[in-house]
Amino acid sequence: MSSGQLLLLDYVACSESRSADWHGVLGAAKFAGGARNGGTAEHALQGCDLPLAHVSTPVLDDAGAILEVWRTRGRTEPGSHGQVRYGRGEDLLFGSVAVEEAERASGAAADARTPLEIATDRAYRQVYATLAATDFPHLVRVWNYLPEINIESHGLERYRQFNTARHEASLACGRAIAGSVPAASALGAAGGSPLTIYFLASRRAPAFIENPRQVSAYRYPAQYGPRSPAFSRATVLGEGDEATLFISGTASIVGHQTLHAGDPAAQTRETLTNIEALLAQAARRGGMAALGLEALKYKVYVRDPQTLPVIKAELESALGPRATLLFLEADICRRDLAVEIEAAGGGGWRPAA
Ligand code: 3EB
Repeated sequence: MSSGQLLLLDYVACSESRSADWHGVLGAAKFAGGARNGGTAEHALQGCDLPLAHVSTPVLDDAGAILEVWRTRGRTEPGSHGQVRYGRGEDLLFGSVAVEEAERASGAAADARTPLEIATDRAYRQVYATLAATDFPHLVRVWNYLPEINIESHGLERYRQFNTARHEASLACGRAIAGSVPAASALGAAGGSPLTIYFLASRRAPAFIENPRQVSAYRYPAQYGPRSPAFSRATVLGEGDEATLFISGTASIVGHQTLHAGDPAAQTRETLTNIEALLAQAARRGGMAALGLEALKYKVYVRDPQTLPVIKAELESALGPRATLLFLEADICRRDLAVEIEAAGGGGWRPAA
């Protein structure tokens, strides 16, 4: 693998995936095509044993289904543990798990938890069990997709139910709920789809990065829910030229408050300011070379597809025409957020000139 990079990310159209380079692939996530392109697509990972997370948040911009492909150097091998499917290399493991929510039995329920809390608990316990069984102890990056994320049921918004169960399962498994917690994203998904989680884990601990402009999510006050979201603003894996930076889902939040409600363009600019703060902090604290915005690949979650043109225009003016940007339509974990952006990058990830 060129550039000595520990980890590489590519976004590949399903329709072009047969000619892609599958050497060193750990696993992938598939994002459904937009309405006009149909939900399903043929792709090159069909029929092989590598893990593939099926994410139901649709691709915007009239693009067809897209694969997010994670590769490492050297050989990789597939496996499974419980409902978790994984691909592992020497240093890294990619895993994926999907758990259906059960109907809650009517009448007096023996289990006081909601169906989403039970599914979240099951998913996280299996993720942690997989890490223990395979000896990749460090969770570096987690993506969480849950249907109806902003809907209230059983007296609590579903995102908050998810946070409660993630917190409880992590405590029960002896895992951190603050500080040494992975970078993460948590987004909405199509109604009726299972809770879908995919993740990257490592033999070595990453560096955990917070944003000086924001209160750490794991210290959010109780107004955002009974249990704080257990994620770091970013993580850095590896050192120097090999290092990979994972930036969590980032939004127009300063301190712990949403800024620019109702103004998607201003939210996009504030989010980029937060991402620049994380790049600076990763260079100061994460032992990695200073990267610019152009060294990152971006996934942009847009709540209302009608706002795509203004969000896209802001990003293209800040990042230039060659930036790698995948736009997805998704609900975001606060109703007043119109856009959320995650990113990953490394010194060797810059697009060819
Ligand atoms: C925020 O900054 C926006 O619950 O795992 C971003 C990334 C957000 C991850 C999570 C939530 C999560 O609070 C929301």
